[in-house]
Amino acid sequence: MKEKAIITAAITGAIHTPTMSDHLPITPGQIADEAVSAWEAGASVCHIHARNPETGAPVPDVNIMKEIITSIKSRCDIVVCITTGGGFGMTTEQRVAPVTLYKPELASFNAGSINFALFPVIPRYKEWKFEWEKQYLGMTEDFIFANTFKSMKEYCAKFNETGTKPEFEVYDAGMVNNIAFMIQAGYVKKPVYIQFVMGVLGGITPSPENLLFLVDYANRIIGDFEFSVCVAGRAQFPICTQSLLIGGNVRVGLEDNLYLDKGRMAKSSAEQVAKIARIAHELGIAPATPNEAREILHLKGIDKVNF
Ligand code: KMH
Ligand code: ZN
Repeated sequence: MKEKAIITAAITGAIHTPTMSDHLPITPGQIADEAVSAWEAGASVCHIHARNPETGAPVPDVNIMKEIITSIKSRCDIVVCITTGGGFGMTTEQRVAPVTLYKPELASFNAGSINFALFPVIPRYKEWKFEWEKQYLGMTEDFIFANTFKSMKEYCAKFNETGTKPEFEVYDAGMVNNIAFMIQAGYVKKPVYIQFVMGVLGGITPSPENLLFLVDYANRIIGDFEFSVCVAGRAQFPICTQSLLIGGNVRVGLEDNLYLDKGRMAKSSAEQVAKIARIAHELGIAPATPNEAREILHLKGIDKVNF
């Protein structure tokens, strides 16, 4: 087990929609405030998506992204991890634009293509706050989240140019192999940072066996890597706890799970950060500070970002 673990807070994402929770941050101010609260609660990394402040729809708007990340950086030293997954329907160019412009220390890098499906949740909701929500979720029945080898090669080139560390999002076992290929091809250097994403329909389901398998598989074909785990839905805390027990880091936040306990909605990502920090403390693991996270992940430093 580790002595220190990185807690990432994924603040708003592009999966949940405003109807699903009154607590989902939408405006740049709300998103930045929630990231700072998560830092106060023990998060050393925040994962950031931008939304339209009026409707809450995920947007590829670099100005909104800038407003969020500059506000966070003016108030705390948390590592800002910008999404390049973006939202459904965004182009690969739109998704990577904030990395090119703002040169963050860390950004997500989706390590392959999947059917990324949210449509089964639609019948749970009778009324929608905004018109776009049902259509956005519905279109995922016919959606491939495309991350081809060509686009991944281009993303690696951009990340190398900006000195941004990729956080490889791995939704299924084959993506570990994709990362091994990119290392072998010289697109990216070891040690890599992998986020095992479990529970997205189209990807691997969350279970202790599956997490052990993914970590073992990555050990066998990559060997030198740091990992974290994020889980969509109610298995978030159990599987994140397992990650802590087997030497991994954790990601929580309203991007992945809207609940704190069974039947109790989380009022903020910070509440979830505080809960996993408590669990970590009980296991004898301290939440890494942002500077400790920078060391663990070999990041270039906050003074080298462009925002
Ligand atoms: N939304 C998660 C399932 C990204 O932003 O690039 C994974 C994620 C990907 O956070
Ligand atoms: Zn994300």
